[in-house]
This record gives sequence, C-alpha cells and structure tokens, in this order.
Amino acid sequence: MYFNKIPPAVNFIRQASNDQAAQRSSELTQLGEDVFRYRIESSQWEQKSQAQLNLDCFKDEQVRAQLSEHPHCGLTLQFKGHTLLRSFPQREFGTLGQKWAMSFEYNTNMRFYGLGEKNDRLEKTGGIYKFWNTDTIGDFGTTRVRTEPTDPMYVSIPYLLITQDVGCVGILINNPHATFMNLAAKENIANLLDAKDNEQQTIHLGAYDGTPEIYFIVGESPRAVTRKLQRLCGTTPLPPLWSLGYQQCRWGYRDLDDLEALDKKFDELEIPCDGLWLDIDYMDAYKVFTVVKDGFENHRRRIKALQDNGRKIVPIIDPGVKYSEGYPTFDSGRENDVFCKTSDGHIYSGFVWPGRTAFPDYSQESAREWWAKQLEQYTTEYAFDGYWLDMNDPSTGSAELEDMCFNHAQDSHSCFHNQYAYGMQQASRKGLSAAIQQKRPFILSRSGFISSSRYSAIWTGDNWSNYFHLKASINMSLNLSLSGIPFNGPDVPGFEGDATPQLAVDWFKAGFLFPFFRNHSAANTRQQEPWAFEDPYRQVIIHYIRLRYKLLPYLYHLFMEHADHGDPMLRPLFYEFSHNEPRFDQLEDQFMVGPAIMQAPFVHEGEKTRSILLPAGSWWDARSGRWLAKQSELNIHADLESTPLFIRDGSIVAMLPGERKSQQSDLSDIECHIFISEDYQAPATWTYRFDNGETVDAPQSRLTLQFKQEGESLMVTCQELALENKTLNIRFVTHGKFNELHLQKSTQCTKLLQEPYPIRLTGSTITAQATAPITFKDPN
Ligand code: NBV
Repeated sequence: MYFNKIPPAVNFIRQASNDQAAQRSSELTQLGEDVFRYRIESSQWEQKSQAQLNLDCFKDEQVRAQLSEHPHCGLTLQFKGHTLLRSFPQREFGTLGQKWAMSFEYNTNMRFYGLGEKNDRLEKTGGIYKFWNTDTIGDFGTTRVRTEPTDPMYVSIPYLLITQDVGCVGILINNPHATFMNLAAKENIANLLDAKDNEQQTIHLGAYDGTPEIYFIVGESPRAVTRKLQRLCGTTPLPPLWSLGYQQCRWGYRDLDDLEALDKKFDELEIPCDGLWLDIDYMDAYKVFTVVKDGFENHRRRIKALQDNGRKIVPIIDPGVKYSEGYPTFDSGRENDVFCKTSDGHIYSGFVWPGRTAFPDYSQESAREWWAKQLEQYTTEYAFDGYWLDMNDPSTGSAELEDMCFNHAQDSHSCFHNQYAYGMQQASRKGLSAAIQQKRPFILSRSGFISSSRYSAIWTGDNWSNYFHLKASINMSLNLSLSGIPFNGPDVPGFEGDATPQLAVDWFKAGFLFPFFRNHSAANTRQQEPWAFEDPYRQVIIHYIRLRYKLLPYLYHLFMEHADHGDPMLRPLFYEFSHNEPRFDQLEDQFMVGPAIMQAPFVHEGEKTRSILLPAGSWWDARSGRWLAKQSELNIHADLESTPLFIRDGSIVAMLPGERKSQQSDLSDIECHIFISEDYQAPATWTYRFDNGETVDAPQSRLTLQFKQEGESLMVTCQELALENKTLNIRFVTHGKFNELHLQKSTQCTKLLQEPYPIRLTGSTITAQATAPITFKDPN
C-alpha cells in the first residue's frame, strides 16, 4: 500500500451507474430529514461493512434538500434553491479495475473539514488523503512522525464535511476497504511547482474495492449536519464519570507496587487522579490476559484498596496472542478456530511484543464472542475497571498485512482491515460489560472506524513532546469531533521525546478540557508525572488538573447532551458561531469547549503575545475576572500561570465547589456560576442534569432555572425540579454586576445574602459574589 499516493481521477473510466449489460444498478434512497443514501449494486463488489448505521432514524417530513441522479450517474444536490454539490462532467462515476471513484465540482466558497483523524490542518482544501488504519511510527518511522503530518493515520473515518454559505453537506463513504479523497488538489507535480496546468480542481473520492455506498447529509450548519451524522452512526453512550477525570499513564508502569506508589504520591500532593494505567510490561512475557508473576501478589486485596481510594485501574490489551502451545489463550483460540488465516488456511503469524503472534479474527461473530469471554474472565479475576486497546490497526511487526485474511480465509485482508479495531472494540466492550454488569464500561482504543464511538473512546496515538504535535492535537481532536468521534484526546504532554517544563505547562493548559485527558509517555523518555517537573511549572500543571475537576459537572453535562443530541464537546468556533464568518474558517488555536467556554491557548514555542478573535457578544475573561470591552480582536501577553479562557455571555456553568484536591466528586453538590453581563438581554435558562456517574441506566435528576435581570437584581425562577430522591446543593456565584440574587420558588421569594468568594479559573485568584449553599429537595 502506497501511502502518499491515491489513484488520480483521470485513470478512471467513466461508467454508467445503471448498466444492465454490466449488471450495475444504482439506488438512491431518501432516508428523511435531508439525509440520502446512494449505492451502486454490482456483482463486481461485495458490501462487507460492519459499521452500525441507523438507517431508519430519520423522519420523512422536514425534507428541504433534493438529490437527483442524471442518466450518466451524475448527482446534483439542491438545498433551498441552491446547488450544494454537482458531479463533475465526464467524471461522475468511474472504475479502474476494482477501484471506483466519483468526482464533484469544486468552488472556492467551499471549506473542507472532518476526515476523522488527520494530523495536518484544520481546514483541508488542497489535500490528498487516504483512509487505511496505520501504525504511524511503525510505517512512517520516528523521524517523519516527529515533525511532519503523516497520512493515513490509525483511525479511518472517510467522512467529509463541506461548508458553504448556502448550506453544508457531509459525505460519508461506508466502505471497509482503503478509501481516498482529493479535496481540490492538483493531481500532478504542478501541485508542487505551481506550473500552469489545465487540470481542473475537483472533489474526487472513492475506494480501492467494495460496494460504493455513500451518504449525503445536508443541513444549514455544521451543527445540523454533525447531529445527523451522529444519529446515523450512533452517539457515544454516557461514559462513567471517572473516565472524564485525569488519567496517569506511562510505558513502564508494570505492577501493583508502581500503582500504589502513584496513588500515594497523588494523595500526598493533593492532585486529583481517577485512572492509573498499566502498559505492556504488566503482562507475563507480553502474553495477553496474563500478569507478571512477581507484580500482582495479593492482587484482590491490593486492587480493592486502590479502588477504595477512588482509583480505577486500566491495563493495555493488544490483540496479538502469543503463538505458543500450552499458553491457554492461544490453545483456546486455536481450538475455537478464531484466528486470522493466510490464504492457504494456516494461522497467520505476525511478530509483535510476544514474538510470533496469532491475531483474533474479529470479523467473525464467533471470534468476537470468544474474545469477549476471555476478557470477561480476566476482568472477573483482576477486577480491572476499563481497557486500553493498542496495536489494533492492526500492527503486525515485520509481517505483511495482506497475508492476513479474514472469515476462514474467505475474505481478503483489505475487506476488513479498517474495521479490525472496530471488531475488537465491540468484543471488548461486551466482555467488560458482562463482567462489571451494572457499571458503565470504558474502553480506549488507538484505531477505529465509522461508528467506533458507540464502543470506545479514541486517543490520537503516538505523538511527540513538541509544539508541532501540540498544535496538531487541536486540529485532530476538532476534526474527530466533527466526524462522529467526540470522545477523544491526545497523550499530554506528548508520548515520545522529552517534554520541557514549558511545553508541559503549555500542553496541560491547552489540553486540560479535552474530552479525554491522559498523561502518557514512552519508555526511555523523561518522567512526565506532574511532580516530575520542578516548581513553579509543577504547581501550574497541578492547578489545571484541579481546574478540570472543578469543571467536571459542566464536562459531564456535555457528554449527556451529546448522547441526546449529538453535539461534540470540543467545537471549532464556526460550530458555535457562523460558519459564514471567514475569520473562523482556519482558526486552529482557538476552540470552544461546549457552548460556554472558549479557549485560546499559547501553542507556539516561545510565543510571548498572541491575538484572539472574539465572536460577537460579550466575553468574560477568566484571567482578570472581568467582562471585556466589546471588540473583535484582543492581544494577550503570555504568563506562566494563566491561559486565555473566556466565557460566553449568558452562560451558566456548573462546577464542583472550591479547589479540587481529590478525585472524589459529587455531582449533587455544585456551584452554579452565572455569567451574565450588563448587555445580556434574553432571560437565560439553565438545565442541570446529573446522576450517580457510574451505573448504566442510572436515574437522572434534573433542575431547570430561569435567570432574569431586574435592575440590579437577578431573579431566579425554578421551572422544573425532579431529583430522584436526592437533594441538590447549589451555591450560586455571579460574575456580573448584580447586587442581589432572588430565588423565586413558586410563590415564595427568598432574598439571598451575598458573600465574597475567591475563585481561580485560570492563573489568578479573583473574587466573585456568592450565595450560601442552597439545598433543593424534591417537593414529593
Ligand atoms: O505499549 C507500548 C506502546 C504504548 O505505550 C503506546 O501508547 C502505543 O501507541 N505501544 C504503542 C506500542 C509500541 C510503540 C512504539
């Protein structure tokens, strides 16, 4: 497989999608709500995608878009009287052997986003991309990975979001084979030399094999399209609260002694930390579902003690099973015939950590069942809390991938390659769920495919402790978020290489509110735990970890909202504000965390000042604790303690009380921070939902308040209260000009005394006005 090359449009021979002689027929289905499926059936191709798409979740009504097919298979997509997309003449649909491709006209008003996990720019015009799950260091080598974007990456989501003034469209290719996209790049060397060339730029996309099955998702805005994409592919189920906390990992933590030492240190320094992670050395000779003999004595008692102190234990799991007779997992796998085969029908061998290795064939239901059972038994024995799935691209060391076949050697490697991790995620989640029963499962995976986020969070793989990767991590996480993989995040502050204290601080500041927040580092790099950095850097890092915990109710709420509506937690500015405002198109160092918080971290080495674009409206500056004067741009000086963080006018943000020094978090005891400026007109409504953060189907409690300004006072009306036999303690904190806050509970009106309240939301301590805690109780 060539990586940086894709088949150019000119080599495809134009075909009619409906051709009786060639036994080809196209099918255009309107799924409802401006979502369409276009498929070309032919005996030439097989559809083997296992992605779970909800085809009947859309309603027939609310149709404003039209997708029509012309005789030569050309497609035209109309939306509210405008053409959003049109096939490129003579290149509507073509084949090249087993490959197929379609081309669409490009116009300069178009902007391109999505594409899942890509570590280059935020906006992709002019790029050529391939989707083929890849172990980047293994295939590109460390020199390239350290400093350059590499394509393809671990996760394949062949999904393109095109925004234009007149509307937006998402194009999803549901195909497990390698797929590709050319987004208005010139196909030849002119691209590099800028030579004159009459080759017109197009949007050219296709696959190396497999049935053409493409979804077109139309909407007014990136939000409208993303929500529908999530409905189609499935949202991320509400994860356990602990998985949103800080996670401490390192290649080198090998046994319970290591974890106990970490546990002690986090307590001693009063740093909240939910997850303690184990890398490959915890296994006996790297054999999956084993542990090192000398590292887990009295494991039941000791793991329970860690868990009683609020820690969760997450070991790494690789798919490769050591090829060794007498090793029960291998013997059982062979007996149950679950391993991938070569085309001759022998067990395929690769060479990874344990040496010669067999690979479970997750394309088969029976192999997934087998894997789930192994993982369930293992979990029952060791009481691990979650799993970290690595090397599932799959990575096979020196062995060629194409010799690894699926489905008892009946399916070629490429037939399932991009879904290998997906099958592993499904099976692992099933096994874990069976073992932990009512608790919510948490799985983290390196590779993935369309729909993966139903089963697993994604971390963005082996990055480097440098500013290139710090910047790339923002673009990657934003585009993953637009592509149906919202629960994601990078290794902070970089996996390979040695983080300088300044880089570590910059990365913690930029990444502390990412959906997934894990400190991980490679063997033979410097230690990277917060205390490995000297003061004052250490204190700053600790502060941002504590601040994440303070904001946990807000973050958790975003996950709840995502599960219901599909909005990702991390959003480019154009998601929240207009996608027609060109200044946000390529903004790579500012992003929104939910609707209320805007971050603009310093992500360039040595940067002393930076400018920040302010969307219209008033913004509360967390550094100064003041409302900014209305302006469209702002210049800010860097300092060690703080980071540019702004709250949008009209926002109500739930936080945990005080400074968070431990991971013990109670979502029924919160602060309600009210950010309403003098200019804010509309009454703000706020709904706070919470549950026990732990069990599947936990009952949700709910409170809805309305805030209305009356002169110098803020009137608070309780509109809804359903507390599922719980109480809710809230201390109201105002960040505006109000002198009084009145809580109106039906007829009764309480005037609340105010007390000054110190908070630190970035580096500096500021004083806000607060009420004493108020207890809400269900009237019944
Ligand atoms: O298990 C070791 C590493 C792991 O720490 C890392 O996070 C993975 O992405 N793993 C890759 C295998 C070796 C990488 C060189």
